[in-house]
Amino acid sequence: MSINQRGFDYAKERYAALGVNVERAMEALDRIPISVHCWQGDDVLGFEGEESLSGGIAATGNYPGRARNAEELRQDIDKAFSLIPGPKKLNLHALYAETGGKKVDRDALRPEHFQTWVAWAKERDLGLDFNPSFFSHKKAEAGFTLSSADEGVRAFWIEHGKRSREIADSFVQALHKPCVNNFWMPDGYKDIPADLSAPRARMVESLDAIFAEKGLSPEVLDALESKLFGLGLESYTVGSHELMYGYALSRGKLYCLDAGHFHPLEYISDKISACLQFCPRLLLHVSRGVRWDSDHVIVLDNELERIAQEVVRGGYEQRVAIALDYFDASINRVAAWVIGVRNAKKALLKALLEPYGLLRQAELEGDYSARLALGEEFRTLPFGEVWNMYLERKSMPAANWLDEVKAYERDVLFHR
Ligand code: RNT
Ligand code: ZN
Repeated sequence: MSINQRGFDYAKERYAALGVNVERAMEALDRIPISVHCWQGDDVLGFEGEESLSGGIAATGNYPGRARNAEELRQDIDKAFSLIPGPKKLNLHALYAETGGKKVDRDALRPEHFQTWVAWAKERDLGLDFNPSFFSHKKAEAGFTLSSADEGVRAFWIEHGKRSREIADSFVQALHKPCVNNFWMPDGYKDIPADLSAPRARMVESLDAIFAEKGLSPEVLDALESKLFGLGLESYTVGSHELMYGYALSRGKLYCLDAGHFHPLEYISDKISACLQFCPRLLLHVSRGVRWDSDHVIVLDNELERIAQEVVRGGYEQRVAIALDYFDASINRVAAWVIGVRNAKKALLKALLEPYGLLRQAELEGDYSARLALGEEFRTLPFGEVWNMYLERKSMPAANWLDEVKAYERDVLFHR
């Protein structure tokens, strides 16, 4: 009998004793797709020829092997996906259009510029998500896009927003899977603003103009992402939590909670159940801020576990779309994907294996000692053994997956 099998049989028994069926947990894990961000592969640079990133975000480090074009990026994603079990989607940004060497500005992007991505996704039976890109562009340099006081600038970005929805719609038509189309605008001021209101009013008006376009598939799921502050935009962010949440709520859109976009002691795990009392659906940007919104690779830490618990305990799997949003240029980028996506899945599996009923029962009985004691016991249940069996059944390597990435690094990445 294999080590995996022995470990798994033991885990199965331990969980069964607590009323948890491990097979059902693994089946449930297979119904939760993770949307993997393409931008980890090239430090959010895209294919427009930009060499630097703007909008108040930053990827630091210069580990060799960055994907320099779409071919390389797809090759790297394929490598990463070959080491990540279970359902996935690919999350694209408008920056990743393929225009055949022609300059096509953001307001002129069309579905045809994503045709190779669509063909790639179709071959792999993957869904695609999308993001209009309101940064790293001349017309965003002044710090404002949809909320700009300059009418021409605003019109340009409104058109970009409209085109992004057309592209998202084309993904749905071609792939027959929903497409989350996420709007994040970095708009804001470095220093103390005089008028906090007018940019917000303009932002709302611009978004309304974008969403006025009807006739799209209902599977195009527009989302609005809020943020506390960006680098160089420390004093004021137009798309704050209140603005974006209010907008999403009043317009029937998804609200996007990014784990790095709140005060350091505010956790999105606490916000999920609150928002879902009013907002039909949420998008999560699972990320890890270290001291600021640094977008570190997600690790299996307390907050990641709590985010997964909230989704699972609440039975919110259908109402919460899970996407990852981090970018680290200081380590192997393929490894960064594998580590982060596997961690998201591990957290979900652990949540699915949790004997939640026992915790809730203790709570309802007012027995908070038992709630705390049980919760702490459950942390060390042998979920790793179930994870290993899950990997084995998907014919994926367990801990030694890194050997494959190292070989890929040697054979491919270091030759770039
Ligand atoms: C920035 C936002 C946004 C971006 C990506 C690239 O703070 O989190 O989601 O990270 O769209
Ligand atoms: Zn984000």
